[in-house]
Amino acid sequence: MAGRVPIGVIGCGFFARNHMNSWKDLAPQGADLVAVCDIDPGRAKAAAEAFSVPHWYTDAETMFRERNLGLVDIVTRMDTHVQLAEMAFRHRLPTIVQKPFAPDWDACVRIVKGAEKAGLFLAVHENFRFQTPLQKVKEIIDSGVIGPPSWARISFRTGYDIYTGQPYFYGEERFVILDLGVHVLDLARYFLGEVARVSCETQKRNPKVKAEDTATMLCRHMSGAVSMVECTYETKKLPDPFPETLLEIEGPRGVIVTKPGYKMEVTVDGKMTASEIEIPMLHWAKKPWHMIEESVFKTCAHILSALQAGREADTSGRDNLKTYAICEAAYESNATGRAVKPAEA
Ligand code: NAD
Ligand code: 89Y
Repeated sequence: MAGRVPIGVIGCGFFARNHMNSWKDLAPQGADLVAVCDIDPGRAKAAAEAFSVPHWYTDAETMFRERNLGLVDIVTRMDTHVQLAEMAFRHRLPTIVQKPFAPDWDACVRIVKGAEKAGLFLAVHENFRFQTPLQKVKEIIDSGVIGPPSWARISFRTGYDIYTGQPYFYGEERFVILDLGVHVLDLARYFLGEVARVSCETQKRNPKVKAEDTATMLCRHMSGAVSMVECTYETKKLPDPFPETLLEIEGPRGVIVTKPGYKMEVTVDGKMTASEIEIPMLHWAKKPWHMIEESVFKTCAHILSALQAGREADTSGRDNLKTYAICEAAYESNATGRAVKPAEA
């Protein structure tokens, strides 16, 4: 599919403005944001006005019937993803679903199989891989200078107030592994390859939340590499590195380390080089979210170009199942006290 792509966004809440800004900025690449939808009419109308979108809806089915969309971008919370994705498939629409893919494994598999049965494009908006600092790390790994990675620590630890923007976190039945674990475990796969087994200990350290807000995971990768993968919203450290994922990746010839403030140190064959990573500041971005906001733009750009070229996105539904399977295995490990092999669909 080449040329212009008429896009409808479903969900006009906290995070959707990043998608809408991205689609507007991707107009030169063929994105036409033609409709937005939210069950809350005030939010749908406000989004249409703020982003000069010609049509707004409170019902996705009506939007699908009335607009000749070429892509639907689902930016609602996970509990609505099965219903909205299946509705999109019935209308034969290429579909993007925000992370986390769905509330559980069976629901994720159902969405992926639904898209495959219908022969439709399906991508998950997994944006951490597209963050500028992490893409630099990937480039260095792929250049081979440190050799094949054999050990890593991948760490997202913050005490930044995320609850004001995302108050639904208080009531989640499964919290940090589905919210942040999906990102950091996806990075573990991205940098070190597929995971053979995972062990996990969760903690609920904030008395106001219902489920786990801290997860400490240990992955054995198929390659033999080992990674420590951590995420928490309960680290009270200043300066708070939010929203940086900090890494140490070791190979036989050297180490890549990222440090707070978008700093990187790369040691190769006994020589260390330090650098600062410049994060582009998009015209609509605000610190400290600018790095995440830029990654949303890059994720949308990647998915759009994959659709236009008729190929799968790197973060296809099928690919994201592999990340989600590790999340499920982490929950099972925490419950059973054993290392767990991720499921295959
Ligand atoms: P939110 O609750 O602020 O917004 C969701 C919106 O969807 C609400 O306005 C709600 O009215 C609307 N909605 C619900 N059901 C609907 C339906 N059937 N049809 C149309 N609209 C419907 O949530 P949010 O914080 O914007 O999060 C949305 C998604 O984005 C979540 O899956 C979240 O995990 C994800 N997210 C991703 C990142 C990231 O970096 N990738 C960051 C934040 C949030
Ligand atoms: O929900 C989280 C995510 O996916 O990325 C950042 C976030 O919004 C808060 O940590």
